[in-house]
Amino acid sequence: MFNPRYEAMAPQERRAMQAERLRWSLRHAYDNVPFYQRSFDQAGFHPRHFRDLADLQNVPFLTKQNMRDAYPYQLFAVGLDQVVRIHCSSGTTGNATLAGYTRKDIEIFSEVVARSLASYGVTESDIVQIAYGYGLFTGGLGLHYGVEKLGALAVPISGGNTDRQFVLIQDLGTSVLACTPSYALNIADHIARQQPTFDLSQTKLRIGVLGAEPWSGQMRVEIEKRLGISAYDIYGLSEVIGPGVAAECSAKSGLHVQEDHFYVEIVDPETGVVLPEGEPGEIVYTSLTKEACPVIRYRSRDITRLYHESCPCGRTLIKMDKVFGRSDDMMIVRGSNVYPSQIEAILMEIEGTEPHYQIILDRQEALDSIEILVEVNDKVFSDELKVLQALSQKIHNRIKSILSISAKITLVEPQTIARSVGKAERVIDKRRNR
Ligand code: DLL
Repeated sequence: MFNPRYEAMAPQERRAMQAERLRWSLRHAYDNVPFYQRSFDQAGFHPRHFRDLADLQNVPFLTKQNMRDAYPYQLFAVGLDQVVRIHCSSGTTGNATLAGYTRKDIEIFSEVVARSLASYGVTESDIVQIAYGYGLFTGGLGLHYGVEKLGALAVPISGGNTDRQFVLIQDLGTSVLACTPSYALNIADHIARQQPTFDLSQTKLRIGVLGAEPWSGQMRVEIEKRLGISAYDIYGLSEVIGPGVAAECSAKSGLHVQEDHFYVEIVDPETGVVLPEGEPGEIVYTSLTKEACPVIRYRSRDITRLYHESCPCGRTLIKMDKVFGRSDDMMIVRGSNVYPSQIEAILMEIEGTEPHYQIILDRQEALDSIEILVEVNDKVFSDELKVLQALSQKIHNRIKSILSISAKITLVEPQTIARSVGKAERVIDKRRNR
């Protein structure tokens, strides 16, 4: 553990610390951000009413729309002279939102990333190739500062330039690759195409630090096999801080949330009512230590589950399930609710398909339709038509029986679906433009 004092803290002690930090954070937000003062006042809540963690339920939510409306600086709780950096959310689902960091915020950001890396087994001796984008996105710089904090060697290559990624893996003896899961697969594919006989086990690569988008357990198996690594999930969101909000450990079953900095609740996405531990719903974040942009009850739209469990790694931090989608990624196809990652999990288990797919949603005569483009491997593609037909029927039936949706399956040639160097675009929703 990078910081056992906080990662393995006795739960009661941690709760007391959270309550104390929360009291500070509510006051800090109320006193310094007119938005919070208005919204707390409207809800009849004053920070002095706060006694224990349960009182947080009386505090109003902060939504993504509130953050967009506050663009650029209206949610800042300190003067810009105190702010040393900004980042933006990637804006995949609307306008960007902006987050600022004081020097202390950057320190905490680096700390949570360093903790995450240590939980995957990364040490000072590792060479970490950071293939997340550097820039306004939190991935590149976030990982970079965490790697340096841990004392490992950072290779700041950023996303893209896949030829060079391969060259550096070999030349520098890269042992850890940090990028999105879709880019990791893209790199593996690229290497297999460039040098079909190249044996990745000859390189020093051993760990993948993968996140920023949902990826199924089946995708993990595929990436681990193709790159010869052990792949770990890293989760985070720029509104809350960036990568490092939660991370897997050696148990690879659930992610530990850095609860001494972020207080988490699960609410019903429809009603906003707090759900009991273990129930799936939308995860809501409250920052406990952030100075520049405190977030109080931020509705992330990410769907997951929280639970306490004694973990073999020794951390006492609460666990969250792998995030399998955002509430806005959920597709409602003729009444059935489906997440892209559920489709991914099914595709990955079918022999002959490649882990590259795209989902196209459309509306025909007032009815939703869903088409799934699935890449098949060279061997299957050159097979007879009836083999291809049998494969697409098999995919159709499997999806129908598990997810209760009737999808049109279109098998496409290898290398047809656009490859990503960052977050993959899995769903094209043509209904939005109709
Ligand atoms: O994606 C931060 C990050 C960078 C995380 C690098 C991990 C690695 P945003 O661009 O603000 O920040 O996007 C945040 O991405 O609300 C989730 O919906 C999704 N997301 C992030 N990590 C994961 C993950 C970064 N491990 C949004 N699994 C979040 C599933 C993830 N979804």
